[in-house]
Amino acid sequence: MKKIITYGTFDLLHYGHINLLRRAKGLGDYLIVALSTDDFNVEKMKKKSYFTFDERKSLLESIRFVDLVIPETCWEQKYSDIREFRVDILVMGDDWEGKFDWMKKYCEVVYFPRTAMVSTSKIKQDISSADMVNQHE
Ligand code: C2G
Repeated sequence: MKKIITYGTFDLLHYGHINLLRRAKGLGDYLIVALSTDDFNVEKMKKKSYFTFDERKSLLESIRFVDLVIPETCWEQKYSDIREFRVDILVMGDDWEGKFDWMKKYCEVVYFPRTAMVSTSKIKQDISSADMVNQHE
């Protein structure tokens, strides 16, 4: 059984996330998603995600490509995750290109091209600017 792992916040889940999860699962048989906790998000992004960890976890668990969701509580857990779950491939979007090459000693590392034109921050910006237009109509 070839096991894949990927890491992320997956807030305001969108088709860019789904594309990555689909491609990651396509590399093997079992996909683990390490989902950043609310506390780690504050440390990582210096801001809160819109959905809580439990809400984001339930969304991810409903995706047929995803086999297991575990908490991501720190940057450093990747090595122990690979060992504990006997992961074969670490997958990330290419905005992380090179950042996890140090893991190549322990597993294969694959960076997939990000899906263009969609991101959680763009969704938030588009909605807030649409609201502004509506308020002035
Ligand atoms: N992604 C993508 N295309 C997009 C948006 C995101 O392929 N349009 C990918 C990202 O490259 C990442 C995954 O979807 O691999 C999750 O994206 P985020 O939730 O933004 O994750 P991030 O904040 O990058 O956290 O330890 C690593 C971090 O937890 C990654």
